[in-house]
Amino acid sequence: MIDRRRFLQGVAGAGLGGALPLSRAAPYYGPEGLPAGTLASATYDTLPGKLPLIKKSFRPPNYETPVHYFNEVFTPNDAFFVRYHLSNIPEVAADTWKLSIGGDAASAEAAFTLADLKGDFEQVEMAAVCQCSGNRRGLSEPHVPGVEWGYGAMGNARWKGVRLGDVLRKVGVKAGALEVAYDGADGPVNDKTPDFRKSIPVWKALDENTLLVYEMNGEPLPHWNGFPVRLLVAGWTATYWMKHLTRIEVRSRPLEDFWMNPAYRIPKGRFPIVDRFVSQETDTNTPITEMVVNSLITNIHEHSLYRAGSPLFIRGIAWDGGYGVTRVDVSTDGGRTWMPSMLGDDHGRFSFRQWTYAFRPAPGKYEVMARATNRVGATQTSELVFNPAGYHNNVMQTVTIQVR
Ligand SMILES: Nc1nc2c(c(=O)[nH]1)N[C@H]1C(S)=C(S)[C@@H](COP(=O)(O)O)O[C@H]1N2
Ligand SMILES: [Mo]
Repeated sequence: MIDRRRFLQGVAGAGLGGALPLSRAAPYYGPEGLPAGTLASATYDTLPGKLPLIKKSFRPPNYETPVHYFNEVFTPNDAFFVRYHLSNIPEVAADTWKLSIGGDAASAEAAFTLADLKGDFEQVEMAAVCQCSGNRRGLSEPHVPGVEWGYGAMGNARWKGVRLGDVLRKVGVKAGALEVAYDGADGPVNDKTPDFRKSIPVWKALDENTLLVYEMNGEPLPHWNGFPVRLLVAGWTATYWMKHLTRIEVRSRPLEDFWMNPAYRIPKGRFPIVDRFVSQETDTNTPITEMVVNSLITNIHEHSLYRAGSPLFIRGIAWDGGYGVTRVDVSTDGGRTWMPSMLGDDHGRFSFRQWTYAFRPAPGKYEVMARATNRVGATQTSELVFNPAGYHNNVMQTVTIQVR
């Protein structure tokens, strides 16, 4: 069952202005609105504590957020996407949970309870986008293997926690520290599947925007999004945002696990990436790091019909790897001409930024496109930068609508 309240909110939030849809087409919220490549498995299903989301797989749980929720700048916790590599996912009890920290490049072994984290370190709050590296993989041509995500393997939330750097400095970081590796409470159901562990460069671990978070949009983290504590690596794709964190190791040597290599790799030199992960680079590839600049049109959908003569508001969101979105241009003629949209409130450089473009269309067919640009001048592509894992898809969308 679709939750009626949320459903109606999503529709109301679409903000179609004076141009009421003439057609009785369903709002753009479901599999029927998704491009063909994402359809392999896509039905609605409800995990405990979640609204109906687009199910890609049940074991492990992979659930995508329907697009209409992105009409809100912050993604509701109960509509936030869920992604797991492994199927053994215990429910962690907050009062007995402990985070252990050590490793050959840490000065000591230490353990912290949730109360220690909240009480002994400065609490910080940050709006940040959590986006799966494989978001939009289902749109890859030719088709690539993996979870065939559409547009909703992402979300934006206000997160609360403490700086990982503050906690690591309390334990002590030795001069030879190279990477910070970590593990979560979930595990494989058989010993053929490698455990999900990840690492980041020590400079990124000590960055003031890398956090240990325990709250999301003012609530404790939902179980499916990492209760009681997850890592937030602002600007970097969500593969590094370890859920149900249990163990952190400061290392003098690179982590050589399956999920670091060969998994989560991009070809070198093909994307406009600034952040390098030097200790993990090979001659040909490198771990994925920051998100590429991107946008999503959220309130109009393919084949919709609008009324001529009244203003039509086209809305969406844009985001990047943390430089900040500086403009979003909109085309209504398939990319021949572009006009600047109006940017919404700035919730910080790691957040979704809303944008609106208003025009008064004459009758006809309109090919609506959006193109975001960030502070370092990076923008979206018109052609897919093909890579075998289907990462970093920021191809501009085209949504064709009719005005009568
Ligand atoms: N413990 C754990 N953390 C994890 C993962 C996982 O499989 N296990 N997957 C990562 C990946 S690839 C993504 S995209 C995000 C998804 O975050 P979400 O499920 O809260 O949306 O979690 C990351 N953290
Ligand atoms: Mo992911």
